[in-house]
Amino acid sequence: MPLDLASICASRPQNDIHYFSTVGSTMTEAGRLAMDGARHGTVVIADEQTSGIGRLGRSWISEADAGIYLSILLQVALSPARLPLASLLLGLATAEAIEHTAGLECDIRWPNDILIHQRKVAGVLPHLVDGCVVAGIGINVNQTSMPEGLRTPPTSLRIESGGKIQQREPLVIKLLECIDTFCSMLVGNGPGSILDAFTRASSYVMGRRVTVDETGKRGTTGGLDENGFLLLKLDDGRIEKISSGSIRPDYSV
Ligand code: BT5
Repeated sequence: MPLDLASICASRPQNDIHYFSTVGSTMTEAGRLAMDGARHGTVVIADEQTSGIGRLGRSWISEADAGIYLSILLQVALSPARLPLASLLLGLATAEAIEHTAGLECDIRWPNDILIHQRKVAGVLPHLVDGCVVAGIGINVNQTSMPEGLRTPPTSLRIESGGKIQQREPLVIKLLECIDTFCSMLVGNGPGSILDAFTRASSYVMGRRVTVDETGKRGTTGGLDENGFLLLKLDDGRIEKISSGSIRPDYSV
């Protein structure tokens, strides 16, 4: 069933909401709106994406009517160097919205994976367009099966809870509320508040053995720097700052 847009708009009058039943990517549409100077909180949401995008040229599988595919414009004045903070903020908002509406505990893997039982249920993606953060969020909600061979085993809220999620709208509404909360935290209390919240919410930030996918380097995580980059204590004692890429648990020792 398509999203009930009227109920989302009624609960969220503060967001300008642009709805598509099918779209290439909500990121492209939201990027256009950012270029046109659309205001903070403008949302693009779709019931299906035919070319959903992930990081580093990857794609995001977006089955029709099964997930949440949303981009929102955040006018939060982050420089390119500080963009990882947006990823952390979005991860926090997504995990909290899922926990609140579906009652499922999430872990957040730096920089942008939301996991349930170590399977990826959602991903977030911040782009900077004309000084505006275009924030993408994809959540697997009612998928009953997912393709094999993805980078991290995928899952959906339905698979994890064992039952169909009857309405996606409450999750969309809670997600928008949580984005507001964490944006206010960033603007009002500064980046340190987001870094602290992320460190508390993620099992990956401190003292976790990980491998960096792109380089194969191994080490133990040692917290976040002031811009949200991950600090990795390599096995030779050096500290390396990971600015992009992906980590996964290292069970080799
Ligand atoms: C992400 O990238 O996780 C960011 C995903 C952001 C998607 C949203 S949907 C709304 C908005 N509009 C868009 O077009 N995009 C955003 P990354 O960390 O690069 O993960 C992508 C990788 O995850 C892929 O290469 C696959 O291996 C895997 N993957 C693809 N689709 C998936 C899905 N639905 N669930 C779990 N894993 C998936």
